[in-house]
Amino acid sequence: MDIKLWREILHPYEMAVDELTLKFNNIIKEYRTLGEYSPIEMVDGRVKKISSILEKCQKKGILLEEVCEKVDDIAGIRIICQFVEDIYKVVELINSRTDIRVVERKDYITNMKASGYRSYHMVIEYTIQTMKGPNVVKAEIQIRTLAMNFWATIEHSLQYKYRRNMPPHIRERLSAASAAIINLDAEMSRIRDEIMDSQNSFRIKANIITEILNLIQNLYKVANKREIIKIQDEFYRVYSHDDIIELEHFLTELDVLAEGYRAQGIEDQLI
Ligand code: 0O2
Repeated sequence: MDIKLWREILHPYEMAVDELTLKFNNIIKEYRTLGEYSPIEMVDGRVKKISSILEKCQKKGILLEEVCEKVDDIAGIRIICQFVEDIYKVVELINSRTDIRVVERKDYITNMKASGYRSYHMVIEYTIQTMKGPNVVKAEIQIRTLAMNFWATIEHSLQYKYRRNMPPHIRERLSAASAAIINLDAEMSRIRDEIMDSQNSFRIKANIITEILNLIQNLYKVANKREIIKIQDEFYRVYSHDDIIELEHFLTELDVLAEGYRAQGIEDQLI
C-alpha cells in the first residue's frame, strides 16, 4: 500500500480521535463547572503508527485490505480515572451515549491478564461526518486508574525492549509490582471520600477566588481608587484566614456592591 493510501485510510481515525478526545474532555469540564467530582481525571488519544499496524497484521495474519475491519485499535482513546469505582461509572457513561455504539468489552480488571495487566477495554463504533458523507469507524477505549496506567506504561516499554524474551526475573518483579498496584488502588478506594472532599473544597475555593478577582477587576472601572484599595486589603485579610465560609461571605458582599454600581449605571443611562 502506498503512503498516500495510508494517509487516506488513517484520516477518518484521526478525526474520530480528535472528536472523542474533545467530547471526553468536555465531560470533565461539565462536571467541574457544576463543582462536582469528575470520574474522568484525564483523556488521551492516538492513531496507531503504520509500523505498529503492519506488525499487528503480520502477527494476526490480517490482510492489508482487511485492516479497517479487523484491527480494532487504529483509533485509541485512553481514559484515566483516580479510583477503580470511577472506571465503572465511565463505562456506564459511555453505554448511555447515543453517539457511541459499544460493540465489544473486555474487563481485564475483574479478569486480570497473566502479565498482571489491568484495564477496562471497549471497542466502539463512532460516526464521523466527512465530505463524502457519514463514515463509521472503530475505536478502542481503554479505561484505567492512574496506578494501572503507571504499571502498563512501564511494562509496555519493557515488552518493547525485550520483545518476546523478557527475562523471568523481570517478569516476576512486574507481577509483584502489579499486586502492589492492586493494593494501592484498594487503599485509595478506602480513603476515597476523604480525598474527594479535599479535592472538592480545593476546587470550590479556587472558583470563589476567581469570582472575587473578576468582580474586583470590574469594580476598577467604576469604583474610586480609595474604595478599590480598601476592597483589596479586605480580600487579602479574608484570604489569609483560609476559611471558605468567610470567602463566600466576602463574595456575596462584593456582589451586592457590584450590583449597586450596575443599577446606578443603568439609572445614569436612563437620565
Ligand atoms: P499498543 O502499542 O498499546 O497499541 P491484540 O491487541 O489484538 O493483540 P487483543 O486480545 O485483541 O490483543 O486485545 P487486548 O487484549 O484488548 O489488547 C489491546 C491493547 O491492550 C494492547 O494493544 C495494549 O495497548 C493493551 N494491552 C493488552 N495486554 C497488555 C499487557 O499485557 N501489557 C500492556 N502494557 N498492555 C497491554 P497493542 O496493539 O498490543 O499495543
